[in-house]
Amino acid sequence: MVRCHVGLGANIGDPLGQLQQAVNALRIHRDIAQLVLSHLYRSPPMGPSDQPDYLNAVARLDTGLAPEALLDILQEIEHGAGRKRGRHWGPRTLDLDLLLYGNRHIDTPRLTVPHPGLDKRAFVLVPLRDLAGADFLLPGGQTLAEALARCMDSRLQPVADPECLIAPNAEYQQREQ
Ligand code: A4P
Ligand code: MG
Repeated sequence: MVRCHVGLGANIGDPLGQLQQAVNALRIHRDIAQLVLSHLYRSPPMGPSDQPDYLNAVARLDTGLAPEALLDILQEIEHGAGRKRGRHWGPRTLDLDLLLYGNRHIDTPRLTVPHPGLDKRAFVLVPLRDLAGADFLLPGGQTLAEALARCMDSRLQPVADPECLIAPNAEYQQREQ
């Protein structure tokens, strides 16, 4: 089993509902175990400013899946949420980024891990700190606390406890069974 961290983001449609469905889909997947969630945060958009604020969170999970097999699952879940590939950094119903796959460095045409920009984004670092603690060592060698000191964005707002993301969505679970 490899411990992985996945970034979740959404800013159009029903962002909370889409994040809930994504969390449930990961939670019930047979090859994914021990899913734990950060708090949920509202953050102003990075990139084009003519789009709504985002809801962001990070999930920690254990899996025996190879990195690209895990990416396949993340992309299927994005697709299920109606994700269309549009403008770079543009609005999206659901974005699932593989932030960390253990301590592996991966660079293939489909996958770059650690996710580029991981250590510069408060909307990733703050929820990651919820799960891993401020002393967690990022792959570049700096701690989460050091990375946050460089990029802290005070506009990141906690909006809810993780339980609100875990609420089961019966319709979705029935479809999966
Ligand atoms: N890909 C490569 N590495 C990875 C990885 N580690 N995880 C490839 C996931 N995918 C990875 O992704 C394009 C391709 O990246 C995929 O086909 C996959 O093979 P995408 O999700 O279609 O493109 P994107 O999301 O528009 O681009 P990018 O660069 O991934 O954007 P980010 O970094 O995901 O940023 N503002 C706030 N406040 N909160 C946000 O969550 N998110 C974004 C998107 C912009 N602004 C935001 C937020
Ligand atoms: Mg992405």
